[in-house]
Amino acid sequence: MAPRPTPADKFSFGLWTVGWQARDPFGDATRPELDAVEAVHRLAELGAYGITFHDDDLLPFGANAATRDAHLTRFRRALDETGMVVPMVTSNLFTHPVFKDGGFTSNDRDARRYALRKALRAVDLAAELGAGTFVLWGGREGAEYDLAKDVRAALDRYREAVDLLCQYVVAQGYELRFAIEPKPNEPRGDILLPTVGHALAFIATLARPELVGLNPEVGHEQMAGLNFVHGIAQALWQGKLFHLDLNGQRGVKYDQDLVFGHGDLLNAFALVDLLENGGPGGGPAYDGPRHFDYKPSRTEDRTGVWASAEANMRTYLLLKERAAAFRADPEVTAALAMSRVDELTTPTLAPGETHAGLRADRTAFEEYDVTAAGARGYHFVRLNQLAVEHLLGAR
Ligand SMILES: [Mn+2]
Repeated sequence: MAPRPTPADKFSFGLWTVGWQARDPFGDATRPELDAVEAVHRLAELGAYGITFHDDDLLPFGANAATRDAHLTRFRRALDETGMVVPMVTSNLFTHPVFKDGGFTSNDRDARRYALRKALRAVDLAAELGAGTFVLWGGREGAEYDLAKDVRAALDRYREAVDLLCQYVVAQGYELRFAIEPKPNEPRGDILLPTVGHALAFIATLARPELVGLNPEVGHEQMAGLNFVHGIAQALWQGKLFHLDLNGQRGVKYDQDLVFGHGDLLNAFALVDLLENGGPGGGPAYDGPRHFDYKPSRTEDRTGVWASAEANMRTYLLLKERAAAFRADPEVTAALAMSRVDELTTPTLAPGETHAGLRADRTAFEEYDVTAAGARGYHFVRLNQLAVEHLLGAR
């Protein structure tokens, strides 16, 4: 029995996830359109606390003020009726043909100016709905041909855009932070800021780096062959985990957006353990939304859409339960000690020690028995097996 999700779990879903009609490059939609109001009600019934969206998911592209207000009024009423919140908003700078070479980094300057205006409107919308995070996923910011994109100039323009957005939220007094979502490829052959590491390095060059963090997605890092838990740990270490996208991916291939845990389950277990138990004193290391950016598979009908939405939350809660049992198991405590996991928190140098002190310490080098140290095992496999057994419900 999985525990039932409640708003205290802070689960949120993109409107584009459950609303995906399953149109792919090879086939037509397999499901009818989903009304945003219905999405709010169904997700609230399932125990989610929040819903997120791209500007164009909620308000038709290029809508006039009257259409915009009508859509927004209905949506706000659904939020009021259910108590659902909007923790994050983002802008679609990838669907319309005007963005075919990118938004902020298109070679076409007029397209870049249009993209900035569209993003500023979405920032206003985010502030209006009380969102704390504005995600920047630059899906079209990239290239297929190396000689067709001056990458250094594109990064200058990317920085110019993010700096302007930061300037705007400060000027407006909005309590909104930006979160860059890296992805290595798809839809572009190569996307700029392809991984957590690239994005962190970019953020350090911004005018207001404190306003910009990350929105890492499980599948995106795994598409680059990277370890998502390591990426999240570094984002936390740098104080940059502003938001995250949970889903599942099976290896280096197209972006699958499977249900959370339906890809690398052991890595998902370590992720939930890190988020829930990796903070100071063993508490949560991250207190933001547990946001799902998955796609109900094309084979699913409407019933399957809601079952898959629920599956994300059930899997997360089951992993949280399993991680708590893992941490409470005395055999795990002993195995962690055998593996000397805690020893890594001890600084390598003694308090106040300098290179002179280290060089004078004969036990660190001249008298250190490297043969004995090299022969000693770390017992990591035993520790990992205990994790597998907890995950399988065998402990
Ligand atoms: Mn994805």
